Amino acid sequence: MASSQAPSSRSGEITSPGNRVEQISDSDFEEELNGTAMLDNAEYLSRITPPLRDMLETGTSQVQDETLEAILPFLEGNPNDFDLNSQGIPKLQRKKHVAFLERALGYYPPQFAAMDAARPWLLYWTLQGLTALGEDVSQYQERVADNFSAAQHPMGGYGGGHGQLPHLAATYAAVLSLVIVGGTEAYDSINRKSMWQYLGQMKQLDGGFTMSPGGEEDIRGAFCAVVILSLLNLPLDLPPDSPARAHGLSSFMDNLGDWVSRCQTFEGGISAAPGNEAHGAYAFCGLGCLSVMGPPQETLNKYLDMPLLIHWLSSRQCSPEGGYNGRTNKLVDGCYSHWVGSCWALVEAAAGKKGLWNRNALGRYILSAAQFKKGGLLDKPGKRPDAYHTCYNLAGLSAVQRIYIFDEGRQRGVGNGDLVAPFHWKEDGLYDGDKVWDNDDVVDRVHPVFVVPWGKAEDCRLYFERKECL
Ligand code: FPP
Ligand code: K
Ligand code: ZN
Repeated sequence: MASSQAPSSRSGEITSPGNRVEQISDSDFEEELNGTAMLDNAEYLSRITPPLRDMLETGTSQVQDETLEAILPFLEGNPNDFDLNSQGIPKLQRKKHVAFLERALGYYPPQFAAMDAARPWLLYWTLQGLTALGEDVSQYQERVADNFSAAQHPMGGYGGGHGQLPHLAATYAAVLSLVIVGGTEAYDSINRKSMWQYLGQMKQLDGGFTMSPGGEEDIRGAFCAVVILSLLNLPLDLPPDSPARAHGLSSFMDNLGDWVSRCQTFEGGISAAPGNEAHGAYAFCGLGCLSVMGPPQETLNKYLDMPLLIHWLSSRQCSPEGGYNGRTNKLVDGCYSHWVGSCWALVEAAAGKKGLWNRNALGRYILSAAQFKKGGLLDKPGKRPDAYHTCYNLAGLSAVQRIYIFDEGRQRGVGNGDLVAPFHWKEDGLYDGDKVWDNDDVVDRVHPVFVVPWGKAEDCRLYFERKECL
């Protein structure tokens, strides 16, 4: 079963899916995918009926065919010559990925200056990726606290570095990085009062948030804002000088659920802002935002058409690739292992159902096609690895391998105050069906809403619940 190069006699059927146009029902599809965990890659692929196709050839269909051609060798065989696990699937190349991320934390030559504004992100992706791989990052506490003290702006929030204007995305990445390393020095480096005032500048009358004062209003803003409000235990009252207050709002939560609701599109997915195209990255932001606002079974069901959302999310899983794309008629990409894959824990909590997605197919894509030979994870074979794709493939792998459930009980005394719903999650062990990974391939627990290591969000919140004032 564990063969490193097992050419499939039927692979021709898959590489030229255009030759086959046939109707398959949902139940056929499920039958085909069930019970395939114990098969090696080539055998698995030989069992999948290619997706339904029409005969129209377009740029989109061509690039899809080319993509499949580039990916299939990795699903059918083992071009990287990785060691295989007991299921004939490449093992998680833990050491190589750790080395890759440690290099990403290091020195950058001058031509990287253009990336300076993304420095908080680079730190976040790297630290989060390392912890998912089981590394202890407490050694970086001081360095991270120092770095972000310099990047904190007097008006509140963070920019890419000293003297840069703050931006809500950089601020989100900065706060998560500080939460990941943890410790008093990191927590105390955050000016919570100016942060609260800064967020007050983003709140809009229609309920949403901009990414910077006077900047674009989109669902990243809504998600980043509520994550920061919750982790830092900030007051939900709008600051006195918030422009939204002048227009009659009083709370950060005013009109927010309705605004997120308006981002759900006719397809069922969630877009950056009302009227735009649904995209997987924004789906996670929207579901994450609602899951901070309250228990998902309340907020998701109240503000979203759930059957339509589930249909759209399911449609993002590509066949036979197994990984996810971000939007209709686009290509599979390893980062959507998280942006779409991690939606499922939130959706299953809201729907009260399990098994809505194919964990093994995604796990197979990540391990077989998204690991770079020399370390780091990537979008798809042929691309270069980077910290972003490494972080989010690993977060997706955690969603695949572990069961995260919403628990009515509070966690470890956290939960006096507002926005406590995300502190009700519990890990209910590893997925225990047939699976394509071994225990050695399992990554650490990742918080399903905050996307930080287990326990770190709680430590931070608890620290700030004990503070008397801002
Ligand atoms: C399309 O890129 C990508 C987007 C429209 C969304 C990007 C947003 C994020 C990654 C999430 C940001 C989240 C936070 C919390 C700030 P593309 O057209 O290159 O990719 P595609 O073909 O896969 O759609
Ligand atoms: K992409
Ligand atoms: Zn990507």
